[in-house]
Amino acid sequence: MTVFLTIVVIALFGITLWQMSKILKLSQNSANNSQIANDKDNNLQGKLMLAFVIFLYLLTIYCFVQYHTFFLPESASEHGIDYDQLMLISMVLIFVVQFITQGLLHFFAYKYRGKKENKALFFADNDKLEFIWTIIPVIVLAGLIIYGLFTWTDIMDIDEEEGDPLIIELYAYQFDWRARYSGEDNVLGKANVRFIEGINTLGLDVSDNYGKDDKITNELHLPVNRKVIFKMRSQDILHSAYMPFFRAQMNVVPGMITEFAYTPILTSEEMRNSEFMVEKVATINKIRKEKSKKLVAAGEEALEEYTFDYYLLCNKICGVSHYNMQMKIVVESEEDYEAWLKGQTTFGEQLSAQASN
Ligand SMILES: [Cu+2]
Repeated sequence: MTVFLTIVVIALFGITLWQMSKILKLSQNSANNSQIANDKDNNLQGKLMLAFVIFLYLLTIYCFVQYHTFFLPESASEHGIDYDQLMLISMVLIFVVQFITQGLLHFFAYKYRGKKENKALFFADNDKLEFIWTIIPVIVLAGLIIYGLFTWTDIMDIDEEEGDPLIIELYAYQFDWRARYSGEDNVLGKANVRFIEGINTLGLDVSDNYGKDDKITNELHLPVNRKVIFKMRSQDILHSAYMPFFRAQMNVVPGMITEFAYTPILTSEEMRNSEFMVEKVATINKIRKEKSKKLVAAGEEALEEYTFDYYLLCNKICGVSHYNMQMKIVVESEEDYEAWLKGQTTFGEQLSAQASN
């Protein structure tokens, strides 16, 4: 309390001094400090305008050169290709237009900066000009929006009948993920967080026979080139299932089931061996090696060699361990996937194992 009061007193004393200095300044002011801009002010402001836009352009170029390695590689999902195309067209268009208009705006502010002998031209309106600069953005924006809407409906259209999709539940809780495979029948058993008890950590309804063959895993394995429908459920608060390599993100909301579907087209192995990833992993391991040297010198353990894997991440800040809320995704051949799934126990088996204990 004493510390707090001392800080308040010092702060108030500081403010008093600052206010007093302001009053002093005001009282010294004479008539030569006019509020009306003169040629010197206008010159300065005009040049600053030009300098600002040049700075912006340089900053943009610097960011591209410095950070282009953070861009994602080619999409590992089918819809991601359309998504990337939409993104690219939109960004290039925005970028080119803004590059030209910002340049002109700032250049004109510099070129026509105030000069004592200059008089502004009174220009009321020009219907033709206004028509042109209204109709062009209308057409371009309408085109972009319609294109975006078509892409959106394509991506978000989840048809369970079409193409024998795999049904998997993604279950989020503070701070981890579980995947639930729907088993032989490809139907997920009913579940509700109210049924959570003992080993039934996902709250499956034990009276629902569809749930007996469900398999709960802590890794997400997906067969390549088969459509997967994710049904997402949250135990506690809002999470977000984020799979950047598959261009997929969907909020996971308590009390409801959200859905997203995609078809993986590149296996983990294929992504690992892609030119982009080989180069990226080499860079990461170079940095790790450097860090390890320091760690070892300080008597600590060296960092492990990094190998690439897909991950499902949480993209909603959901609490203290949010940063570590992730689940490995393995995209593999149909045979490898089947073999892995066979090795997982069903919910029914888990229940009987518990009963026999
Ligand atoms: Cu989360």
